[in-house]
Amino acid sequence: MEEYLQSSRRTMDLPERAYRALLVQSARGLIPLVYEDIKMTTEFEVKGMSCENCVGHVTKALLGNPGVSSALVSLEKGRATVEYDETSVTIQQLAQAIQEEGFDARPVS
Ligand SMILES: [Cu+2]
Repeated sequence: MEEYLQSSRRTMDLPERAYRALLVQSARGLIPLVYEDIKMTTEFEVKGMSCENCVGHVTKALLGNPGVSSALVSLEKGRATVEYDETSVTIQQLAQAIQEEGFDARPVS
């Protein structure tokens, strides 16, 4: 382990996937040790939900998109928090999935 003089977390943007690599300095230069996917989190304001059935429809619609790893929908707050891989699905596609269920949705910045 003597050769690992320094390590740093770096974000690498590749055409195919975005991921973070833990790079370690070895005698041969920087080498990647661990890769992790970067998950994006976006919160949407969802209007028109009136009961738990609505919450179920929105949740299911969001989880039906590729790259979505979690969807947390709050009836009380009128919000949906979505965790996803931004190389698989866009914010617009997520909003559209909610809209197709009959609800107004817009990302909260
Ligand atoms: Cu409902």
